[in-house]
Amino acid sequence: MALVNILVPDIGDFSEVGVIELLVKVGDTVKVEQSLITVESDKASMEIPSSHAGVVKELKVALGDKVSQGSVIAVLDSAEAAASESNAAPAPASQAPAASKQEASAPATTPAAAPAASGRIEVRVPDIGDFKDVAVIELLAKPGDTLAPEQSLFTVESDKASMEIPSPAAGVLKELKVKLGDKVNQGDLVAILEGAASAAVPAAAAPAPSAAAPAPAAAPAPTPAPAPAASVAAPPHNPTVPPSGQLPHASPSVRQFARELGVPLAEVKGSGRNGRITFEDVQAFTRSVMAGAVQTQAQAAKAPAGSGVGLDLLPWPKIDFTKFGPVERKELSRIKKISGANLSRNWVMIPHVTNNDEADITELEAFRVATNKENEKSGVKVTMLAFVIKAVVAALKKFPDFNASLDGDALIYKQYFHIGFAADTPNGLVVPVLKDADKKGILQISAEMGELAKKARDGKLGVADMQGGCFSISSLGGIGGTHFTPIINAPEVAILGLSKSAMKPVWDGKQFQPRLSLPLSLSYDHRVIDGASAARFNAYLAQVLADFRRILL
Ligand code: CAO
Repeated sequence: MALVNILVPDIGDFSEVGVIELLVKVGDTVKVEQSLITVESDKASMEIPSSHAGVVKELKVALGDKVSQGSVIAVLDSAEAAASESNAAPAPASQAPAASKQEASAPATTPAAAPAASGRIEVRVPDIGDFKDVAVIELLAKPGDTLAPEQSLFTVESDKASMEIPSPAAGVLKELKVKLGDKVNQGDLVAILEGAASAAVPAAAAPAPSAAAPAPAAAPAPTPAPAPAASVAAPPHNPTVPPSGQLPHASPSVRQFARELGVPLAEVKGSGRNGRITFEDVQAFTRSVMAGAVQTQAQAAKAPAGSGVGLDLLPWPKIDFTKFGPVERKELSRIKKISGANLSRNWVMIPHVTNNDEADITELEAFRVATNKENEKSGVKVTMLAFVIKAVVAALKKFPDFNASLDGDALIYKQYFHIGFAADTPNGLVVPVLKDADKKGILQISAEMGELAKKARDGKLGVADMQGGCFSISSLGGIGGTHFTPIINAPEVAILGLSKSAMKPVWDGKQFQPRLSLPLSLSYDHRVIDGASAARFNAYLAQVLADFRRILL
């Protein structure tokens, strides 16, 4: 075995390019041609392969380092190198088929442009070195767009590198002659531009080459880091799998966009071909994070903003369950992913306490049954939940802290009474909100609840149906259980859990009476509500449910 320095091979005009991904670590055994790092300029990214097989002894680059041809990437312990006694081995010709010096000095991504007298400019694929039949994977401009010189028109990709093909001049894009999935080669006519007066700078500097000799070799390089293409040889590759198996599949401009926003690309799901991450995916991810619907892994692992407390959570256990028996993998539904992120945040950020009580609903249940009989023909069924909503409104009026939300160091007291209720749907939990419950009677509440629950089950709830809640109720009464701990639906400060009512013997001072008892589980945010208030709220709720006339008081 001998130590061998692995160098950055001839990567054409790439120089001082940033290391954006480390694909191996010290101790890894690598094969010849295995990618070690990914580098990226503003227009192209490429993986740098190993020139030798061996064990990585040292990594000489870190994320963010700038490298150029000849920079040492890693030190390998290599049997092969020992055999050949070769130390500072540059990449073999097959993997770094250096463009000739002349080619290397040519602006590889500067497309050949042929301005016609009318200002019409034909844009052809420039010298892209060894790239052959490379696929168009992203369109970055459309007809009618006004383009600046060097603005990218589309992205092409081989298995080891992707690059953007820029416009050679300023102008209006008249025609894009490629579509997604097309294969292009050097010299192909890919677009027609209507050039602006001073537009065709590269073309003016270098007369329009023919399709057979498309690269304007003598033209000055307009950007510091054009394509690496000429230096990259492409071993067979399964195009459905990202090259490294870990590297998020995205074009350099999408990567740059993600970096500017601080978006962790590895957490973004790509909607493009072969799972490729597009601009829209990065935008949608950012929107979800801003709306609180999704947390980045970094956010999830951190304490609430401003708390100054790191939770320092252990990573989630990663277990190969197939070692223990057969398994089936199923993706979580969209609702489960969204509600899961919300529930986790609420559970971790809110100091929950649950106060358990019971309400004697014997008379109320008799009234409910009678009401349903009277209204049999109306099609509206009244359940206990409708009465509880009305009783909760009375309790919220009496204890306004429960109808508040924390806003930094202040409390926002709401003067409206919108009550959310958890609804079980085939796809997961949703919380539709019944608006202005204080202004509605039991029958109207029951009818609206029925409509919202149906919409929930049919997956037809709109955003407005789920917004504006002041307090939530989670009723498992139709299912079972005695008590449970509901999780507060932030930024609300309390939630009521209902379990199944049951007949219980209650001592009336002389004897036991059979009474129908409804379990009430009130979880509250202890930052806003203290235990005594919660006990009072729950006791008052029980009183109202035991004698509904109290609502009139
Ligand atoms: N005790 C005993 N029986 C009860 C009860 C209670 N507390 N609450 C309801 N019931 C009865 C109803 O009277 C009804 O009986 P009948 O079929 O004999 O008329 C039956 O249980 C079913 O009621 P329901 O569920 O259709 O109606 P609801 O108004 O009580 O609840 C809704 C509506 C949408 C909240 C409910 O269907 C639901 O989805 N519950 C699950 C909520 C949930 O998942 N919470 C957990 C959130 S945390 O993970």
